[in-house]
Amino acid sequence: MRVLLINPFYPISETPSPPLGLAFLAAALERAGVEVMILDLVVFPYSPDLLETVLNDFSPDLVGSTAVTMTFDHAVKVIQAVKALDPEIVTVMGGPHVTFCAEETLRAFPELDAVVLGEGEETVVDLALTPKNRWVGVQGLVFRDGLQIVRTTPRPLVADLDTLPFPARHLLPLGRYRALGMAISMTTSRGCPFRCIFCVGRKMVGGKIRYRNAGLVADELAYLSALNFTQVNLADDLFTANPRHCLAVCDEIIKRKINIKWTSFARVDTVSLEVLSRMKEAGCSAVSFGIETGSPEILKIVKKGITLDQVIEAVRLCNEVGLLPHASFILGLPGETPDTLRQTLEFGARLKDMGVSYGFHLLAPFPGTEVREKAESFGLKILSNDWSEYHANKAIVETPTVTRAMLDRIVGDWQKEFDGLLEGIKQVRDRGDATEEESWPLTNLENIVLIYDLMMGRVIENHGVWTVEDPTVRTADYLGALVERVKEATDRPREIIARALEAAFRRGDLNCQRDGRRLRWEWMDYLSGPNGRPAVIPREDMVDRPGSAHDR
Ligand code: B12
Ligand code: SF4
Repeated sequence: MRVLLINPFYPISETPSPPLGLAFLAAALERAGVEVMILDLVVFPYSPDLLETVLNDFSPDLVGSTAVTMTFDHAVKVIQAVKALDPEIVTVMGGPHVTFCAEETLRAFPELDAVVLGEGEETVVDLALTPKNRWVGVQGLVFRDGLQIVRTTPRPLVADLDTLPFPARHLLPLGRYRALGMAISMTTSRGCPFRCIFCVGRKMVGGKIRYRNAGLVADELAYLSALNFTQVNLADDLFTANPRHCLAVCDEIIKRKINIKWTSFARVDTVSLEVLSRMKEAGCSAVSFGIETGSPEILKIVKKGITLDQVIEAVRLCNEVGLLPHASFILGLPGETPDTLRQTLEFGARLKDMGVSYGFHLLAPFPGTEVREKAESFGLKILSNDWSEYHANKAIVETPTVTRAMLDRIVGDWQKEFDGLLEGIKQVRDRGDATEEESWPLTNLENIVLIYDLMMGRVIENHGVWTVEDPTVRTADYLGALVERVKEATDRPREIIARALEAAFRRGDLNCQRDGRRLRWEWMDYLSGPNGRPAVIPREDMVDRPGSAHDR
């Protein structure tokens, strides 16, 4: 049995991290003896040819795609293409979008055979190992049976997270994420006891928090540190929910002297001086708080359960221990009026004065959220059911007194302010008056955008292969020639290309294979860590790899 898992495309502006859910599924499948491959279309450009090559080479019996609401359209297109290429392949979707609209998704897309609800590790294994005519016995599934759509009995959540194998990261193209400077994510717990009306987190992973053993968490973090990622994102819904767990994890990291920077999500009412200072000591650099609004009334309507005083106190504590507080707001929540928008903007400005970095999202009423299910009674008008618009950067709701245009204007102004900031840095840098640290936000962004465009345009693959005159010259000396070739192919500024490629080469993210006079530059797609092993990748990209022709 072979299973292909797909991560559908979403843009680099959403700061993607390697698809952790798929890595958990892949690990469970591998443990059950299933052969697995992951095709990550966030960092590899999708094309029908690529899909066909993968299907031909790997011959999967089952193809499963993940999706959040904004990536659903892409996921469906790939599933449709799979079915068109081979109708015998079983097609499945899972994740926080389809979990809450399984029947309607299956009705709308006949190319899809089944939807896995909620946590998928156990269900996907059962599904892969059970013949189609016995799927009715697989818990946590909605599937097509002729003209019928059948929902099986619910599957209980995984009771003990420590029984799950570590995510199969050796199957992920981690090298590409590292080259892009993205954080890698891991979890120390699942679940959230709160009931915010715009969130499906609790419905996906339950209201009772399940914790992983702190020793195992530290093992996994040490593994990520060995992979040379600069930053880890603890993707727990609420890392700080229980101070005992939080302190146990931090103590283990400190005891083992694991040296890596990490960030986490938190609520302002779950942090204390003791917890934050231990987090800082254990390598935490920033904490993200969902503040949502500057209006005390809206905080109540959305059942957030925090007060603005608690926000100020949490920020003060972060400042005291030297952690960067990040605050995220959602505009367009039920009860929003011009006055509450003003309160939010003023509160954001007040936080900024206290050293907080903050950002706005616009409400996207995802399937499964209370805010969508009771939109009418909340006085909320949902303006679009086009899932590709559910990226939270564009207004798709209105309240009786707040229009789409008002919401878009605020986010537009905020974006302009941010762009202005970057433009300011650019001017100072161009005059030669900025230190490296001062220009870092801009240079870092330029590097990311360039590397991403090179990856998605297959520029290195298409222009990084040539025959050299003198095979004894060091590889590093041919880097200049690569810069020129990329310059010619992309017409981007030479200094940006040189800076980005030199840094990538130094870090080992860009590699050069040499076979006599033949040079072939490539991104270091797959990393093998302490427990890693080579991954299965499309043959097209596989010629001569994996190798180690670094001669620096
Ligand atoms: C950490 C996190 C992030 C991180 C990292 C995201 C990443 N891609 O790794 C950051 C901050 C970057 C982020 C960004 C965004 N996020 Co986010 N994020 C989360 C959070 C807190 C945890 C996700 C996670 O890693 N869980 C752990 C893994 C193991 O779980 P999982 O991915 O859900 O996978 C399991 C199951 O879903 C299932 N499964 C998933 N896929 C498949 C596929 C198959 C075939 C099968 C069988 C099963 C299956 O099995 C997996 C194993 O159990 C969740 C909340 C939550 N609990 O779901 C929100 C959440 C997923 N994010 C959400 C959103 C909206 C976003 C953004 C769109 C933000 C925005 N612009 O508004 C972006 C989009 C990024 C993207 N495309 O994923 C929403 C999604 C809701 C929706 N319906 O779309 C959630 C649910 C929070 C919420 N608001 O309710 N996010
Ligand atoms: S927004 Fe945060 S606190 Fe609220 S339910 Fe979701 S995960 Fe829990």
